[in-house]
Amino acid sequence: MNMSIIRSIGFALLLLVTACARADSDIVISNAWARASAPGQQVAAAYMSLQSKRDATLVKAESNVAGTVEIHSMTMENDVMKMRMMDELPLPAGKAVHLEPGGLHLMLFDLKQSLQAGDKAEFTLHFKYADGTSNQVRIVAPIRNRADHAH
Ligand SMILES: [Cu+2]
Repeated sequence: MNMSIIRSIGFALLLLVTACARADSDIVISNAWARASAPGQQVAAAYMSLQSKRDATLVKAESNVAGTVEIHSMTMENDVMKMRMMDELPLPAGKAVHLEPGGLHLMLFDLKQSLQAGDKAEFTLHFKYADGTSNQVRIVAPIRNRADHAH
């Protein structure tokens, strides 16, 4: 185990204690953060790790700082990074799904304010379980210029 992994785990545990106190027991959201926006910028991205004890699907996301939030994937096609909107994001039981720079992310459109490092953004995530029941989880994510930990 190298130092950066140990740091990541320590950071994740810290966030579990601070950020996840209100999370539903079946779904744990950790490492949530939103990227600070440049002045005049209308879009931004948010990242987090999602893990569900049961098969679940993220079907919708909302934020107090954005008019619209979309689930995006990012893939390399012919040396070009392409973002694609996903209608939903599957969360297989027990498997952590990481939204992180260069990969899956929440895309925030129509920012209501510029996102300043040090501020916070709220998100409401809507989940559906395999049995048809649904669940909402509200989180508060810090706004940062970049990830605080390395992968
Ligand atoms: Cu995007």
